[in-house]
Amino acid sequence: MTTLSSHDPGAHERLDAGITELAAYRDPERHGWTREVFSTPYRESRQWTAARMRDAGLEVFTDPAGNIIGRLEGTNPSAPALVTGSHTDTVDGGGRFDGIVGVVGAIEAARQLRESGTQLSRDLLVVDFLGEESNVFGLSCLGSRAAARELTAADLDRQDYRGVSLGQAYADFGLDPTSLTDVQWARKPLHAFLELHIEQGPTLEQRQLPLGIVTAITGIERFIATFSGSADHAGTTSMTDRQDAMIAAAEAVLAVRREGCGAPNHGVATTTRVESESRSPNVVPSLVRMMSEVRSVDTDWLGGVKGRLTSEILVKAGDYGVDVGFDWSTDNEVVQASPGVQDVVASAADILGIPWMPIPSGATHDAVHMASLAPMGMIFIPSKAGKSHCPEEWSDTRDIATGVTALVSTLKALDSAELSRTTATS
Ligand code: HGY
Ligand code: MN
Ligand code: MN
Repeated sequence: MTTLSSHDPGAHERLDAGITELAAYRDPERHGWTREVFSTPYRESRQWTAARMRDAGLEVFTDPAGNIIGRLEGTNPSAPALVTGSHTDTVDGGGRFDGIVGVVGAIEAARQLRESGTQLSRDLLVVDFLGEESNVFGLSCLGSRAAARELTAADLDRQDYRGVSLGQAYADFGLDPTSLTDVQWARKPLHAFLELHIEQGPTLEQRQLPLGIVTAITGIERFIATFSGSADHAGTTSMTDRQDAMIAAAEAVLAVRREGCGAPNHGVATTTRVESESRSPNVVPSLVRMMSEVRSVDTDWLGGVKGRLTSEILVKAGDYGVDVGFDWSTDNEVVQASPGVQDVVASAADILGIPWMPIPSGATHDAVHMASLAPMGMIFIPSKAGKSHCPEEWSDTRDIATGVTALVSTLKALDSAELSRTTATS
């Protein structure tokens, strides 16, 4: 991998320390690194992030959506600001780098700009967005969604498995559910948004490249299907007389997999939960719920998924005398990265001698929602063995430092770049 002479000598140590210190905020009851939104470890880690930003010389504030923002003043504070950042919450049993690299790295980038005496013309806002990971409410990117005014009253009525609403969870966390989208920094015109993130896939490592420049971010269609059959005695009901909701769900799990495998260009499909209401092993399952998602950067194919899967699952379930109800939701549409921002990242990397490749993102990010506020770009660094959302997630400090070096140079170049505000969704 590339080792750059332009690396700030203290960067490796600071990046290592940041990743390690933040990793200490985890739920001891769960495996891996678990720091889920609204959890106690997450609440405590927000203090760490704010202190880290202040330590780097940033003016820090928390917005009504719970995002933590560190501001590095520009020579012309009235100019539309540059924004960079990511998230520090994790999935259950997650790793130490997903999102965290983009927050710790952005703070490091701001420190390097300040300590090198470089004052941008624009304010630089470094953001740790609240709750990027999909959560028990089934909604991802809470902080960036609110900043983009895409968080709705209906979203706040979503309930977790205990019946607690998202609005109540915000209130319990100390945020006012009635003012979540009153995010003033995001109401002003913004110049560009740039997010540093781990690839979470194997491509950069396989191609032996230290940098990826994201072209597009996948869309996600999610659904919960409820299979209603007939409860019967498991010992006395013949195999042909059953309306077994679990069998219909099993057929649906395979239909979801076939859909993902059949994508003509890019597509994946996953079923992450199947649960029967019945707790007894001797009752034919009558009520089963399943949670699945389908992703693609191919807008046309993704647009047809709901129709294809709904009809196939209904027909198969009908063969077993089982009814099905669907609750579909679009977590986000496919979003294109700004061609102008991609070009600025590419030329900064070329000048630095950092080899790179264009790459679509199969993971979603806060950048999806920030793309509705400003021209958006993302910089990827390699993930070891492509692993992510698991304790084995790993990125070398040297690669993180290379990503930060590219981020610093790109922010400097973006400061004076003219960017067209092309619409983000394709
Ligand atoms: O689900 C995702 O792709 C992201 O990691 N939240
Ligand atoms: Mn992430
Ligand atoms: Mn993630």
